[in-house]
Amino acid sequence: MSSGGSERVAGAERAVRSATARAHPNLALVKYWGKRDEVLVLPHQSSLSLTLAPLSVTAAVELGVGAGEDEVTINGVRAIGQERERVLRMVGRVQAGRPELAGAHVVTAGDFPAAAGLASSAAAFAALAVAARAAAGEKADARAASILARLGSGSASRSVQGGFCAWHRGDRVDGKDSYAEQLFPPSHWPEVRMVVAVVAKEEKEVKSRDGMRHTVATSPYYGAWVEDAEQEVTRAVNAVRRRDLEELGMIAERNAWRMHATALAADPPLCYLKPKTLEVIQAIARLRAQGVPAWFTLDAGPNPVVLTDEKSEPTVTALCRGLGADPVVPCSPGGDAELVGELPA
Ligand code: 2P0
Repeated sequence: MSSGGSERVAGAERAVRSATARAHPNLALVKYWGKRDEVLVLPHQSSLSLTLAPLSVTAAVELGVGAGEDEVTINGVRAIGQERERVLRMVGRVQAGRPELAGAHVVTAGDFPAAAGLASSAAAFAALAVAARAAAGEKADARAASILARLGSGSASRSVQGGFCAWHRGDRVDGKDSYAEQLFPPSHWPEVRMVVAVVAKEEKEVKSRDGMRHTVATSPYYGAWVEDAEQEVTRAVNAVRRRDLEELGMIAERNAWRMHATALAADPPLCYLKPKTLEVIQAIARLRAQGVPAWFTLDAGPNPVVLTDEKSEPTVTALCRGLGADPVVPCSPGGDAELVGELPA
């Protein structure tokens, strides 16, 4: 909820405006891997994702606290350095040209641990974008919020809305046509499940941002990856439209392998897989051979995520646990980012 207060500062009336929003993380079925513009976070390719419940991040933003008074707190820890700058640069977009909004207090809090194996940055920047726009008095606008979220983290553009979202790469140099939009709401296919199987908890050695930059610069396979991306999104969207889990699963697996192939071909090579990752992937293939609908995908890390349906989710979850994955987190299609009253206690 947007609220306002005011105080007298150096003879001028300055309003403190605040808003709080909550967003879910998302997982890409057709991946984004590589930027054509590092500053505006413009991708080389479109991507398609599913927003995941019940996990969420809540972000509270106060604007107009006074120039030089910026503070960013992430999961109870005061942010410093690049992490802080990334948040403030994004929030700065809604403050630009409005001196009455100078200075920001930002607090974000996730309801899932980093050990859940899903990056919380997508949900955090989506929640932050929605909250910052509301605090600045901007009308709710999913496209504008997606563009703002994108400036914090590319994948965050896809967490502003729920269900299946496509992030259109766009062609413009200013990024105004590079945003995500919902193609199908959660109600289109409520039986879909994604099971996150955490096989390694340590922080990955190469962050996505650095990994994709290195891949774009040095992988001879990168051109082929980009060339097929738009058609791959179209094929996946058609599979979602038909609720064809087998077709979508096959595309998701193929796409994950291809993303990792581009990274493996970088110089020096970039390998995010661990022995346990392959163990889960092979067990999923065996399960499928027994007639259970289950396909894996893999982000820039070692933790497989298994696409399946409501009926088979317990089987998949038990299989991953049996292989030693911990935690194993079953997720369902999640909804839109939304304004909420306040941060959770
Ligand atoms: C994706 N990933 O489409 C791909 C697949 C990881 C592998 O988006 O540099 O944290 O902030 O835009 O969004 C992770 O990258 O990177 C990611 P930045 P982000 O979900």
